[in-house]
Amino acid sequence: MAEEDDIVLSELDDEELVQQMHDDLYDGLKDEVEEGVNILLGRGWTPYKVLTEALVEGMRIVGIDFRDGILFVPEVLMAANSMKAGMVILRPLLAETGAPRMGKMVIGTVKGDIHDIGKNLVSMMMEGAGYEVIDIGINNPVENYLAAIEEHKPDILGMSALLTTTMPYMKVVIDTMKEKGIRDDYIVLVGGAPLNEAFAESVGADAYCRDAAVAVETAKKMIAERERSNSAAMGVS
Ligand code: B12
Repeated sequence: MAEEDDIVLSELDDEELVQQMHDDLYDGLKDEVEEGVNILLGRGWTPYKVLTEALVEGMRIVGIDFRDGILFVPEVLMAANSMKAGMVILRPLLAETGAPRMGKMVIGTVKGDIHDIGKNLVSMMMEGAGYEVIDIGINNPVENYLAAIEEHKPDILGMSALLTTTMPYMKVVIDTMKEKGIRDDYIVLVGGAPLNEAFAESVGADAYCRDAAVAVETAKKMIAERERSNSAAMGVS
């Protein structure tokens, strides 16, 4: 720890500092991550470059180690919190400078279910990967999902359920979307410990994601596919 204390972030060159920020993010050191963000901005880095090279890349490494069982939930939550702290500094600057848009997600836990740790983790990892996330919280009836997608026009709707008694509610939401003719306007991702791929398919979701890292990978892949088929439909090559 003494060694860690000896590092003066402002004395590192850009490359060393970014490397150190990846380590600090991994270790969930919020203050250090904030300091690193401010130093890079002070050195003239664009907010987008800080986001992608220092934060998103750091979080990508966290995501891989989480997926591989090297990091566990508490560590990932600490890392995600540090990431969020860095994002708080960058978000208003990014809005001003118009960084490329990754995509938007509305996410919430279904009606009757108050479990939110997994959902929060997915939200944080998605934000970490550069997506805008609107988290509508827990215990959501279908009306809440519909109101949120109507208001925010996301690319993705995410639903979480941790109880075998609440997971069937996902079908209620998807069926209502179908009735309203808006199902295909959104990519629907579902998750939660008792779910699996067969369940996701049976309720008409686009994919089941076993964890937050898979959620990010799936979101990236599906948005890219959707953009490709939209451009094909519009005759753009
Ligand atoms: C913590 C916890 C609670 C906490 C919740 C605190 C909170 N703020 O969330 C409290 C104590 C409140 C609680 C209450 C209850 N719980 Co509880 N709870 C758990 C526990 C121990 C851990 C869940 C958790 O947070 N896991 C960690 C996260 C990170 O994992 P995760 O949720 O699976 O999420 C990951 C993936 O699934 C995926 N994911 C999740 N959501 C989404 C969404 C999208 C869109 C995507 C893409 C991916 C994704 O990514 C996440 C991150 O990697 C589980 C046991 C278990 N092993 O699951 C029981 C468990 C889920 N609970 C259970 C029960 C029964 C209850 C209660 C009914 C108990 C009671 N009698 O009161 C109540 C229900 C209250 C309600 N109405 O919801 C049972 C469910 C059994 C079943 N067959 O349905 C479990 C399995 C425990 C057990 N073995 O009996 N619980």
